[in-house]
Amino acid sequence: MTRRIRSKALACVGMLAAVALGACARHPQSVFRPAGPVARMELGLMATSLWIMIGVFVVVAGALLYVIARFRERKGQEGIPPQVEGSHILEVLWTGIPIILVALLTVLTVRTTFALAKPPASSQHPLQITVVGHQWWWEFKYPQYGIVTADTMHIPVNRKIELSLQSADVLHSFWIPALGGKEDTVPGQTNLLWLEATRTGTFPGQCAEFCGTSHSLMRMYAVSQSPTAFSTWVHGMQHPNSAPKTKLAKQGMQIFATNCALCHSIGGTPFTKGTLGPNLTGLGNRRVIVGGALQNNTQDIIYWVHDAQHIMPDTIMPNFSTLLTPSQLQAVAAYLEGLKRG
Ligand SMILES: [Cu+2]
Repeated sequence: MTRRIRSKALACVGMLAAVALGACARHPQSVFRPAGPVARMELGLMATSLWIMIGVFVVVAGALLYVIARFRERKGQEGIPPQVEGSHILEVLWTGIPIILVALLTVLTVRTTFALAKPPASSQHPLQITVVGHQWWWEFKYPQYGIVTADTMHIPVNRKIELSLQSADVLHSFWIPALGGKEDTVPGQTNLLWLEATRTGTFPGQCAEFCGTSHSLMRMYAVSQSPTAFSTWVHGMQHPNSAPKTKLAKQGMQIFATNCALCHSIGGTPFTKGTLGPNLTGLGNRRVIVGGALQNNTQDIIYWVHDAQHIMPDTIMPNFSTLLTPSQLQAVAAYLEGLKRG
């Protein structure tokens, strides 16, 4: 083996090892750790298809290698070897087996597709959530409870969730891998999807359809909670504690009223008209903001209000760097951080 071939072979082995080891990392946003029946059914279908294909590959590649070795040209051999064609048994086998396998895959796929398309029965008391994709954040409305929130979808564990998927602007795709596959949100149309989480936890997701400049920042989280914790969250969102508690926060509320209330609503306040931007009820209790692109802390809130276009290019949120002074930004952040659930 020449040195060049050896180094190429080493590079290939290195790359394969990197891919294999990369798969060992614990990524929470993965279809391989399903947390509910929809994701489990989809993973089951994928795994069955994959094992069938691995079987086909092993048989075909094995037969090929055997034939190459067994019938290779040997020393002293001359002329064309005897030509064999038209074996009935072989013809039937390599036509019949693929037909059976494709039929099996078709039956499994159609059965899973129908099972997933069937909405939960009303006797199962599904929780209804309207999901609206926006450039570049997710809005979650709970019509049964009169709640609107953004970025993080709270759901009770072991209860069917019926999602109505809509879009406020362009095509997006709703995807929380641990709970289920992708479903598009289409302007002017409502798509239905059901999910269920069978264990508590926080499951990350993201928009899976290219939707403009800041598509990659359009993330979301599903928080699966015990029924009691979910009821507490619902109650807290329905009766938020939105009154400013400090002088600085009061000042921030005034600034919010003149600069922000046209686009943002806050439960428990007179600010109820703004629907262009995320509803900010209970914002102080959220872990992430800005479509999951920023953490919820004073520094990031100020950074966002000051320079939104830098963080999320082309967002409809304007930069307030020239409109608000640093102390006014501090006041707005104090007001927003003080917005708590009840
Ligand atoms: Cu999107």
